[in-house]
Amino acid sequence: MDQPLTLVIGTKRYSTWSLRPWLMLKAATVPFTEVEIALRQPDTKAKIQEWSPSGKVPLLIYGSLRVWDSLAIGEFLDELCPAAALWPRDLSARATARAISAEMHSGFQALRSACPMDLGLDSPLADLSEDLLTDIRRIEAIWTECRTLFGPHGPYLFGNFTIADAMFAPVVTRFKSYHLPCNKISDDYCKTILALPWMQEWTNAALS
Ligand SMILES: N[C@@H](CCC(=O)N[C@@H](CS)C(=O)NCC(=O)O)C(=O)O
Repeated sequence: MDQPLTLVIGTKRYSTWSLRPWLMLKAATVPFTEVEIALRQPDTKAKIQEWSPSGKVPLLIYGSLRVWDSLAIGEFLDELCPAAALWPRDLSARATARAISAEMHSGFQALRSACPMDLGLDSPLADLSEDLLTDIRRIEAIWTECRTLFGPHGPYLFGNFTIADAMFAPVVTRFKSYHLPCNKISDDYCKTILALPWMQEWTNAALS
């Protein structure tokens, strides 16, 4: 790695998409500078556009290269830092990790709209719609299957921390904030993610 890395992110308390690549960079153990742009402000769009061609955060800058979109940033970091094994090394595990990360990236609309990330929130959700329960059950099935099939050698979905864990980390915060129901394997996995020092670092900064 011969160029400095800068990650442009949104408000840490709310920006799920920013948290994901930030965790990936921490997992890659590479130094980086962060630029935080306040979301939900009158000038948010203009400020993001000064940096990001997509008009959205996150954006990773590596020398003159700009990479936007959380999953594309993960793919780039995996190639830039192969020793970090940001994707699992095993073929089946890697294919599954990519599949669940893509599913997270493009799905779970009911969860996203009913339970937006707010790291300062601790408020049980009284009314769980059928669509939300469907999302919760699917997430629980993903976590249970990965932990059972691929995770026994470590506490994360595929044993070691991977891009898939970063993709699901904001979901874990929603399970906590809204007290969403889940089975023991999923609950243990949530506790593992919440205890991760990088998660605590991000949360403390978000709430400070
Ligand atoms: N698919 C994108 C989604 C990025 C996204 O929607 N970012 C939000 C913040 S979390 C954003 O930049 N919104 C622009 C705005 O608030 O004006 C990704 O994976 O990075």
